Amino acid sequence: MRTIDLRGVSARDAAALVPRAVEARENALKVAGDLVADVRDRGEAALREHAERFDGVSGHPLRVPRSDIDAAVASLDPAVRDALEQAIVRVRRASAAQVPAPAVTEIAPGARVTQRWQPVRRVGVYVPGGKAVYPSTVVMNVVPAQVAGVEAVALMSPAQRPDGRVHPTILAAAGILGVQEVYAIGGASAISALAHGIDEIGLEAVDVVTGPGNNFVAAAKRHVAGMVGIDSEAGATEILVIADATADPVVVAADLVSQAEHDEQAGSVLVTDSPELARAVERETERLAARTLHSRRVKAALEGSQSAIVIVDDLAAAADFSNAYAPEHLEVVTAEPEDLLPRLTSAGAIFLGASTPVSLGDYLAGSNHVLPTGGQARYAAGLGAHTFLRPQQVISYDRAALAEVAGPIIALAEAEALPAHGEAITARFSPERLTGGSA
Ligand code: HSO
Ligand code: ZN
Repeated sequence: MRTIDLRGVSARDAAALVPRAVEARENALKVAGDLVADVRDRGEAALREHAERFDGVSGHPLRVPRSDIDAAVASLDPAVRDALEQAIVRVRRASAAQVPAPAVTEIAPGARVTQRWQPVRRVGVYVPGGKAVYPSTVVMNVVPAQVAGVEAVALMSPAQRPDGRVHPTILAAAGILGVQEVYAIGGASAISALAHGIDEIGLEAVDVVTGPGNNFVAAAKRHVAGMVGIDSEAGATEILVIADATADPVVVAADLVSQAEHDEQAGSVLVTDSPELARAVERETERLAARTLHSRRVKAALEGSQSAIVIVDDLAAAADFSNAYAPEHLEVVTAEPEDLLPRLTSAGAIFLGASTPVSLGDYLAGSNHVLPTGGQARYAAGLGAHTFLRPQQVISYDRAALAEVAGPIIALAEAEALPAHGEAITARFSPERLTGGSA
């Protein structure tokens, strides 16, 4: 990993110093646009053609039979089943805290504005099936939707060779969560199918599409974003660790390597005020990277421009750097991690202290692991029950409360040359004064 020494240097642009890997967005948008339109226009025939072309399978059932889901649950490794069940319970509890209670505001006597949180009716979850087969991602998408009160969840994942089945651990995770509507459809085509619905296979269009995927899946989500809700576009994963001299370099290195394992384009950044720790972590990451299972991928990620060890004057400068970088995951491994919290503004999720690694959050913390990447944490939130809820205002005034504001309403309506607006008020109090229009 390269080292950037910012000691004695005043505020610099963190995002530019450690630039994220750039992906081929333009091309993906064009290709995905064509696939999305083809599925919209030709339905099942297009889905079958795309499956043959991209997944190398044909003639398979697009809707996964219930018996396949049950069989996958039955043959799941008991330790994995137990782990998934524990994860579900914890994510369910933390997600429940994301559902706000309705808030009633008495604007004046007899005048009430209530804010309630209404779930969307139907959700589509996309789960990749290629390099990354993550049953944990099924949990992280489905549980918050269920907690929000969504009526129906449809899940899609690519058909696997040779028989066109969905990956069994994905099916098992769906089955454990009670999701019975599963389709063996992958990529940009799946996103289009969810957004438009496919009559021939009895697939009804959804209201919100969530879930990670490759560039083409992300591009397809952008294409359908006008007609359905989507979660934030997931890019390569990132970890930024703020650590001081008290941190264990082996632990810090292990955490940097853990996320680099996902992708050659993953970003691993250490920001520290201790040059000794910086050197020790560099040594340890090299040692770990050399012997880990996905060594090649990890080395590529750590050597990329998106990864670095950054030395700063103090922890306040470390916090400023992190805020500007806006990482997906931020770990604070310092003597007093709570002390830094008020200074930390932009991060997908914040992991405090040496016993709170990102891997914990990926699986069992109870928090959600679908988080904004690529600096989107400056303005976006991670996935949660709120992704599937809409705040909706319910307004209720009695006659006296309306009379109280009749004058100002009529004044504003006249100022906007919309007299019928004012007459909707007048009609309730002195209908004889209605002019019947502005003629
Ligand atoms: N760290 C990934 C999520 C994940 N890790 C799934 C393991 N499985 C993005 O937050
Ligand atoms: Zn991970």
